[in-house]
Amino acid sequence: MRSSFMFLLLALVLVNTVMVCNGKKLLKMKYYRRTCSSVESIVRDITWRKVAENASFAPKLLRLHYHDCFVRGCDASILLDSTDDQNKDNEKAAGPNRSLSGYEFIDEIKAKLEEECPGVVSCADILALAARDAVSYQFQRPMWKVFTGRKDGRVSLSSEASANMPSASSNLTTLLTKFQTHGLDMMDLVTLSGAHSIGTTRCVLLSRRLYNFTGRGDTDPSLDPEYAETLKKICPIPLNPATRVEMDPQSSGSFDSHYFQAVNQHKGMFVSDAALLTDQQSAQMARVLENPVVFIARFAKSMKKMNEIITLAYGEGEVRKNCRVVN
Ligand code: HEM
Ligand SMILES: *[C@@H]1O[C@H](CO)[C@@H](O)[C@H](O)[C@H]1NC(C)=O
Ligand SMILES: *[C@@H]1O[C@H](CO)[C@@H](O)[C@H](O)[C@H]1NC(C)=O
Ligand SMILES: *[C@@H]1O[C@H](CO)[C@@H](O)[C@H](O)[C@H]1NC(C)=O
Ligand SMILES: CC(=O)N[C@H]1CO[C@H](CO)[C@@H](O)[C@@H]1O
Repeated sequence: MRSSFMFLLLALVLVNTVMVCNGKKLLKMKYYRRTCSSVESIVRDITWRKVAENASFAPKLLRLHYHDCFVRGCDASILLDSTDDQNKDNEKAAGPNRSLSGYEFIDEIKAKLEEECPGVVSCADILALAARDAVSYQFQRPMWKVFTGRKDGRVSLSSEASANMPSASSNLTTLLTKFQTHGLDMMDLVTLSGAHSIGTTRCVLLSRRLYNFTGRGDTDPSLDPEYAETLKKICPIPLNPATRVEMDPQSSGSFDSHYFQAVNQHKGMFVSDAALLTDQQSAQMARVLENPVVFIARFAKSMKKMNEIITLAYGEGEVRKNCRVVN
């Protein structure tokens, strides 16, 4: 009984490993060279134009890509709308996705690519490229490598999003466990948290830390007291749901290592940001990543790992015609 159980477990682990390898092995540089050679420039041109119009597209797309990759791998499952029969209770409907956006923008790129080379480029690849290009606009050069050849999944479940996405109140153990599920290590966790160098959040997500941390009307003692007062002025009670707060104080429009200076000065936005200082190893990494050159190089490495989280096996998945619905 016991040995057959062990055998089954081993078999499952092996099958799983082979699946991951197979799906991942498909990815390569310029996968569409023969089938849609202009895909990279089309995505870049549209994305750069969009980010030039409104810089808030960059953090939106980066976050959308991260949420996609953390649930069923980077398979564009996050883009599926719920329909009556399929994917009714989907990732979009999950709590952690409540403030995700940028879907129309992916539709716009997809429409252009369907004109150029119909049925060829997956929505998962579009999202991976667009997220990279959005962040890269500031630098006018690609900031990390994106291999292509991802396929789009057919399944999207809110339960999986809730289970997989760490929350703003997660401690370091939980964060690391969730990252490790996807083959990402402590260095990747600390580095990728640097994505919070750009973008904004909402006061509701801070109210506990600011006003009622342990339920006694207190403020999170790990937050710099002066900065806590500044945040209380931006987010007075009653909370205004429309107020946005910079994630990286005074630098949230620029992708840079300033996030780590903020974290190290106890000005990390969420408990999950502050958590990076609760462990010796991660705290040491956060200090090293204050260096702009180190941060940019490390971020490129960890992003490539993240955008290659693939769970679909060889031959599984499809290239969606419309990123919001399965074919
Ligand atoms: C370490 C675990 C993480 C947690 C707990 C976390 C949590 C959050 C939360 C709660 C928000 C605010 C959302 C809102 O205001 O509604 C946010 C924003 C953001 N996150 Fe994360 N995140 C994590 C990791 C990442 C990673 C790995 C990336 C990308 C590589 C990322 C990119 C972003 C960006 C760019 C924003 C700003 C979005 C905007 O301005 O529209 N996050 N994150
Ligand atoms: C950019 O987009 C955001 C969110 O859609 C909007 O609130 C903001 O006003 C826009 N900014 C500009 C400069 O158009
Ligand atoms: C971290 O959070 C998890 C889940 O909330 C909890 O079970 C665990 O005890 C916490 N770990 C530490 C070290 O606080
Ligand atoms: C603070 O938290 C406690 C315990 O969770 C709750 O009973 C109380 O209503 C909260 N106070 C405010 C002002 O939200
Ligand atoms: C963009 C999106 O689909 N957001 C959904 C997030 O979840 C809430 C409910 O929890 C939905 O009402 C939103 O439409």
